[in-house]
Amino acid sequence: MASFGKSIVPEADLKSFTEYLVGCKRIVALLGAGISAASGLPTFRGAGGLWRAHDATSLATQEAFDESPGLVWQFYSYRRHMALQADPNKAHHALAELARRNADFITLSQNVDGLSQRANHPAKQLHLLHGTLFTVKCTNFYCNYSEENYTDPIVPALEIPKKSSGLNPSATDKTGEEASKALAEALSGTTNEVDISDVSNPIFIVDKKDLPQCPECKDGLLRPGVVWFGEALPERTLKVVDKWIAAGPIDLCLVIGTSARIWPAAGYVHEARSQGARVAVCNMDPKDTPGELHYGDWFFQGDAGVIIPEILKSVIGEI
Ligand code: BJW
Repeated sequence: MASFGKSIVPEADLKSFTEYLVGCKRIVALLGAGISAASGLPTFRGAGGLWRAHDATSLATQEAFDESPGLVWQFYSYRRHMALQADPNKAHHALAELARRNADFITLSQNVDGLSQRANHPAKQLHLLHGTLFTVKCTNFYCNYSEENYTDPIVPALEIPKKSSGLNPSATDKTGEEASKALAEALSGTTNEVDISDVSNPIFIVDKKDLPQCPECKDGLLRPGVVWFGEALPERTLKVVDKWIAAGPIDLCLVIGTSARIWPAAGYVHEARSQGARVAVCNMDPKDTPGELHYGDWFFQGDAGVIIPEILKSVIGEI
């Protein structure tokens, strides 16, 4: 887990938040990529928002996929791989625990990395606004095929290349030292993989015929089951969330690790406010608030992986 240093939540804020939290019934959390930063996954904007020379958000588009399906699949295959290697951090676990203790708490996640699910966040209280990396669906307009898929790599052509060790056990190696080193490297897993997110490491763009193909219509390419710009969010999810919001006053809206710039997700903070919610933001960057903060809101600056378990401790205990 990456280290972001020790968080120091100002005592007065922690006290007023805790006093309010214990009386809260209906709570909604909006999550963004920053909650998974402590698990080692990059965010979209700011440092880490580049994948090779590409702005990550420019690859999350139908246009990019149409133009270069090989490149876009490499981007998503790499992110599937990284997400599977990562572990949920204390913030994911803290929110899952809050959900177990409070049936009136829901989480709206913009993240596609599967870390909330792997922290055992109760599924009924977790709404995935932007889909997940681990479903794939057919791109053929006439085919509705979709499947859950955790295979890594999803097809052999998308395997992340290994660094060449330069240690080919040879006839001149009498001691077996080279073979042991090569074996140790092979067993060390990800450490000998080429970092294909770094543009200085060349990659081959995978041919269309070697990308994931639809097993049903046998005609379309498969694509990641995520929501790209200009696409509608999952209709059923929106309906369930809208119904929950309309069901009554909301006490608290937690906004965690998101720049809150992408709509309609960012709009949920305003909807929660219109139902009476006070807002508590946790972000590394004090400029990343969902609009202006109001009197009675909280801003907790720092790593969500440290701050979230700390501010929820009075209700969920030690994580
Ligand atoms: C930490 C931290 C640590 C770092 N601890 N914090 C209204 C107005 C204007 C525009 C629109 C509008 N409505 C719709 C639009 C258009 C568009 C949009 O919002 N554009 C904006 C540029 C303005 N929206 C859409 O296109 C949406 N679709 C839509 O509206 O459809 C309408 C429709 C209806 C009917 C039919 C057809 C269409 C779809 C949006 C989909 C977004 N997709 C992506 C990619 C998903 C797949 C993938 O992962 O590849 O979702 S883009 C990307 O942004 C991804 C994220 O979920 C999303 C949000 O980013 P997030 O999570 O906030 O990340 P960052 O990087 O921005 O922020 C990280 C934060 O963490 C920072 O603040 C850091 O400081 C912080 N941080 N470390 C705590 N340790």
